[in-house]
Amino acid sequence: MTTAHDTEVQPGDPKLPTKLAAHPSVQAVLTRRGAGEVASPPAVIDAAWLREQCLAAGADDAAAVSLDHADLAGEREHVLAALPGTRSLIAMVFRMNRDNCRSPARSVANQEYHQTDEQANHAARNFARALQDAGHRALNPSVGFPQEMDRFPGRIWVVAHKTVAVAAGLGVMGLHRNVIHPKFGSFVLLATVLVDAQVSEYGQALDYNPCIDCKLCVAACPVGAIGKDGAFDGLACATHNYREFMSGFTDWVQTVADSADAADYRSRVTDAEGASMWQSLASPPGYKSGYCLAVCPAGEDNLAPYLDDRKTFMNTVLRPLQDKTETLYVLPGSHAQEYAQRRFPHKPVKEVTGGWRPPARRPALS
Ligand code: B12
Ligand code: SF4
Repeated sequence: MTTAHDTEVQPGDPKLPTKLAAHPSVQAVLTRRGAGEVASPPAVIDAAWLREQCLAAGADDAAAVSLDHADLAGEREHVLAALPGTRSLIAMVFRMNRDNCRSPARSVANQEYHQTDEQANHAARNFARALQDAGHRALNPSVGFPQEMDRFPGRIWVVAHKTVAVAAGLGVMGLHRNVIHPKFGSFVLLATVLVDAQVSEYGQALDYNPCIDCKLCVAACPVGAIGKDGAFDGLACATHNYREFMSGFTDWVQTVADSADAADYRSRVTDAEGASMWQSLASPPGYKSGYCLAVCPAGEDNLAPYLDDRKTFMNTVLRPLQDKTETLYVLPGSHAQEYAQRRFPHKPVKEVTGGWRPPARRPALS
């Protein structure tokens, strides 16, 4: 098995124009190469070395998958556009602290998401640096934001981390359409690193789904985005949860533009909403929900309290989120609006427009 460290040097000076060959940097490179100080990258990256690098960088789990994997057919053109010559993708998993995600105080949950996001970006970048230092081309698309907003409202993400993680065998998508890791459950964020080489061993898909089909995510979602049958209403989710991201923000700007004067604006936007929007612009933007993930008991590390006493689990994890009084954002006439008003009458429902366009006029997302 070849590693980054035991590859033989490939000698042979390139044919260079005289002026270029005389340049001090070029001479330094040729001298180092002649002295055997610059190793060629291994044709095949050792899977154990790779995993070790990922864990050292801060990942909690990692595995590689070939770009030729059948389940990555839809990602292929996007991956090759991001890094021409990509041969393998390395999926990385980062744990989040459970009770932070579960807190009805959104500032606590949002801090947890953003810190893990940042940690994952750092780790993926450091790992990509290790691959670069071993002589490879490697790239780490962002874990969350920034994304390619010039493509909005189309596919704004560079690579679909969930699709890659599942193909690499790090988990399976649960009813709530997030990847559930067999040990860490839903409390994980994902990163992907693209590299221009093959890996000696690729991850194998899990032969079971860690989702236990408890349907707590269905009960927790305030806008009915998750169907018991596995249907997912992405537009309902994005309209509420992303109220202070690119989609809700454009609607808020529209409200400002449409307001006749300050009094009119204040009749449309409460002080708390205005302050919350400021906070999302000043700090990383705040998710309004994520309850589907918060209540998920799946994963070996999380399951015991749910198995031991389901009633207490419901009362202490699900109910505080259901009981919370908070504004729900919905599109007028949507299923989400009817559902929110019927299931959560104590949560004020606010009609919003703008942001994501209705499905008929929206470009394909993947
Ligand atoms: C787009 C996106 C969203 C969209 C769509 C979610 C989705 N299911 O696709 C919205 C805004 C709804 C969203 C919300 C959240 N997201 Co998000 N999101 C992404 C993103 C950028 C791409 C997702 C993707 O690959 N979609 C395409 C395919 C693979 O997904 P799919 O489920 O098969 O396809 C569905 C969508 O297309 C959706 N859909 C249908 N109609 C519409 C309409 C609109 C407007 C949109 C946006 C989507 C959509 O329906 C399809 C079929 O079910 C990734 C980051 C990344 N670069 O990968 C994070 C990512 C998937 N999100 C993540 C998280 C954590 C969340 C939230 C919990 C955030 C929060 N704190 O509240 C919620 C959870 C909502 C949920 N139940 O899924 C994590 C998931 C981690 C995990 N364990 O799997 C990711 C991987 C980020 C990361 N790096 O860790 N997200
Ligand atoms: S993030 Fe919130 S709105 Fe979106 S599916 Fe989960 S619970 Fe529903």
